[in-house]
Amino acid sequence: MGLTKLILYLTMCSVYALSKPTEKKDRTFHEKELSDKVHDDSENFEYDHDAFLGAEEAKTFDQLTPEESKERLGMIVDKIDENKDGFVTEAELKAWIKRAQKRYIFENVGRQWPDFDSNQDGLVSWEEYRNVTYGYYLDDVDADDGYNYKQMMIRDERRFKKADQNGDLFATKEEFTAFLHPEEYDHMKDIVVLETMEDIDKNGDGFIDLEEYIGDMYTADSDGHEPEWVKTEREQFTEFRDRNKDGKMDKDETKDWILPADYDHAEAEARHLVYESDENKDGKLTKEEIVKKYDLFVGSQATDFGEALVRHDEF
Ligand SMILES: *[C@@H]1O[C@H](CO)[C@@H](O)[C@H](O)[C@H]1NC(C)=O
Ligand SMILES: [Ca+2]
Ligand SMILES: [Ca+2]
Repeated sequence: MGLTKLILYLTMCSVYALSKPTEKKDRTFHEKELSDKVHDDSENFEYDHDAFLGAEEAKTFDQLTPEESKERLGMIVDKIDENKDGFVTEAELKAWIKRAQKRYIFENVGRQWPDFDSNQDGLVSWEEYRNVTYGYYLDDVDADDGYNYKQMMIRDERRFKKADQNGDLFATKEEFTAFLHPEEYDHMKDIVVLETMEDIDKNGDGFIDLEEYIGDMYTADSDGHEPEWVKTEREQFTEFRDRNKDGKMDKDETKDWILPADYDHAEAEARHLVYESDENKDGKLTKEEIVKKYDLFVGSQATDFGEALVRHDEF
């Protein structure tokens, strides 16, 4: 198995592993821009850490003791408090999270860039991207291993051309960012909607009907018993998603679902963090309130067994 093939395969495995059949698959882009972690505070606060710090910075905090974490968090709080009145408001927190979000996307693209810019000329051509991602498939087009590489490649090329705004088939870093994170760019939103619809619209009529909508999130058990959330989703579809009540979702209805215009994930996360740490309920946070909840904001996995071993190896 070639290296790029292996990487592609592992990437797809992780994508598929994320959606266990009984768990709901989420097509929306509510939270994806802030972290690739699942937001479930009953499990851990990794999503919040990524949102608050950016993924790279969050990793460096994982190496700190609780005392070190608290100290650095205190310094960060001074930066977030832009008007220096000693309180962090929801608006200041939202602005901070937006900056972390930009950093997260920038880092993510920066990490992948050297893999694709093979000749290191500061541009990623479609040919470079295609060779790196689909080189193995192109070498042996007849290889049949269950994945439809050809279909994926056609889709990638279409998205690449959309991101490549001057049409020279070379992507600048900005254009490549639009390719990898299309949900961040207005001119890419239509193609995000189109790709999503193509995935879900199994009968290919250009619409998503109720069965296709449910079928995408949930594979029926053999006993035919539907979990409660599936029933709720059926109601959601009929009452909210299918706004014009023709029994199916068109392009605009799909767009409102996966890229809702009025949903701001940085704002939602800021509200969440304030709610969780505003001890005296005055609607703003002091440094003490934030540092007290350091595990929510930055955490420290230093007590975790695996991390403890890493630390031990280092010293
Ligand atoms: C892509 O691969 C083909 C076939 O191996 C090769 O001829 C071509 O030069 C490669 N292009 C780039 C930009 O790497
Ligand atoms: Ca359909
Ligand atoms: Ca409709």
